[in-house]
Amino acid sequence: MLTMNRRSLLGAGAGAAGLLGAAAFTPAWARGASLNGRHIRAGFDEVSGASIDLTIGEGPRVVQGRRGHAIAVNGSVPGPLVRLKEGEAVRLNVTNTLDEDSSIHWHGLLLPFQFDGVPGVSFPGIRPGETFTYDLPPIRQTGTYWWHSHSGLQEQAGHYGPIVIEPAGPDPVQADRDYVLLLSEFTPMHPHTIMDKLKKGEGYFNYQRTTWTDDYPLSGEDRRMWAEMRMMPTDILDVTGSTYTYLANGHGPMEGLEFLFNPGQRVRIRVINGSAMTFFNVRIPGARIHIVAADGQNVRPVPVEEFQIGTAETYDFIVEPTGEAMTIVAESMDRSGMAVATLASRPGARAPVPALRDAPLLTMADMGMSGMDHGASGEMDGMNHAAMGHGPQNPASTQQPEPMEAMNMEGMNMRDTSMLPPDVEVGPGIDMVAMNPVDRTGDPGIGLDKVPHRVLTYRDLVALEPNDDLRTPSRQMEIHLTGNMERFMWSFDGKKFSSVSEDPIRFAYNERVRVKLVNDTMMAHPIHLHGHFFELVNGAPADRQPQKHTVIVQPGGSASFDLTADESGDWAFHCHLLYHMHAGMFQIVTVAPQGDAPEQERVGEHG
Ligand SMILES: [Cu+2]
Repeated sequence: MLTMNRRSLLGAGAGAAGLLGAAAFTPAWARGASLNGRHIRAGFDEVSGASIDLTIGEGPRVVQGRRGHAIAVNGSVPGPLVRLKEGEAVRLNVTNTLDEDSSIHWHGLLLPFQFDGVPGVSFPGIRPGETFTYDLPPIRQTGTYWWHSHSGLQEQAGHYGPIVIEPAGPDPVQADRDYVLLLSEFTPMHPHTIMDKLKKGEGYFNYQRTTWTDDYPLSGEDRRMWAEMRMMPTDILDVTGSTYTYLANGHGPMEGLEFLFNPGQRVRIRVINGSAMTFFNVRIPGARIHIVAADGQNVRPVPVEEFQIGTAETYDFIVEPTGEAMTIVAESMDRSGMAVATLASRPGARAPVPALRDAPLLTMADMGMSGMDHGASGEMDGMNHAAMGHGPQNPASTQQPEPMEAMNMEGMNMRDTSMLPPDVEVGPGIDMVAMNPVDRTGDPGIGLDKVPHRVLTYRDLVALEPNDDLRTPSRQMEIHLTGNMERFMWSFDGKKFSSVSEDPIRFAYNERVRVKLVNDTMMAHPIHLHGHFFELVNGAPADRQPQKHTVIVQPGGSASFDLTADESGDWAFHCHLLYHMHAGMFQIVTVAPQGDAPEQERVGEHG
């Protein structure tokens, strides 16, 4: 069994060389058949055509010597790559051989709500032994997406896979090679056990507790201050590498996933974060990469050397690898482990794998105290509390790179619920209120503000093609992301979702709304709206705001998007961290069916 410690080094060529090159052809066994106790295979086949059969099964699984029980689709984890084509209809026949209900949600796809695949919201779910047919009309989009179970915690157990939609015409992104890199996690622990442990003790999986180590740049006073707040500056991810093995297309870091290239070739990598709970920092040491798509939508190419990908997001990038091999590193945001793949000029070629970097610490900005910083002095002592929460915010300074310095907490009330709008339910579900939440779309993400190279931020994203709805939003809506970390309670506006007490978020058909998400917690949340794309308000011109289906809202900060509610029906809206969703950070969005509201003309819409 392999555990990767901080600063541990995976040597070049460690493990079996070239176990399963993604370029190599693997036989398509078990397609449409149940597993019958056979071992689940790592890596995926591809399915395409007008009618596609998928079978949900279960069986034993081994990753780097760790054994577990897993759910697989068509016999593998991840399940097969579903390759679709723009303009073509498809029938997806999904058979459930589990002894419990299951489902498939097509993440990022525009489709009739009854085929969105969320039990209790848009369909009843798929009973044991039954087949549900998702009858999708001609596909209206292109790009990189994924699919996963929306039943219970099945996604954690392996029930997910990639989707690629080919454009009907020429692809504006030209590449010689085209690969999918699906990032996820493996744990032998049952997902319900993880949920129980999270409920029992906050920080259960945090083996980087400051109280356990001595090498964090924190004074005794810092530590006391964090303890008084009952928070930990290392509380970056709820579940960590102490439990998870991070996977690249189902392969552990020692299992040698490789993507072949010939020198001089442009390689497209479609990165999908199909994990349950992990944000990854992706980089290729020694290479500059060009981000060409976000959440399936083409963007103007952005040259970067690293980017953070939240759970459920997708990014496509182009790289021209040099030398014999280059390593693709996907380090978990808390740096407790990594997924690894190799760009190899010949099978088995390897480049060095860098050590895990030092674990990051949360900052003032992550506590919702942006703009309360103290300039370059690094001194928090004697700060002027009267100045807090006032004065103009410079968006460029929303990053607070210094770790939380010792400070006098007197006069600061991080639980001042009077700052919340009246529709937020105040109760035990809220243990923090961001005192001064500012727009943090200019932040590269936790731990990446000090790296010595260029990192992507949301503000770099500019849509490649102009958007078609340029109306000014007629309404603004504010939604607070709320939680009580200690009790692992998560909610929107302080209201934990339960199907019996549903009070959906309502939009009129074709309404244009600006939605501001305010994060009153110290964790980053990837918020996903089903069935739609929204335009991120990131400073790009209105017609070039990037379209996304998932937005990370940084801790203690905010993010806004403009939404045209033009897909009728009931849609899920939730945090894509699986256990946050399960704990209640979930809501239903209802778009009134077409005809209920007068249609307004859409600027620039043709046909
Ligand atoms: Cu969350």
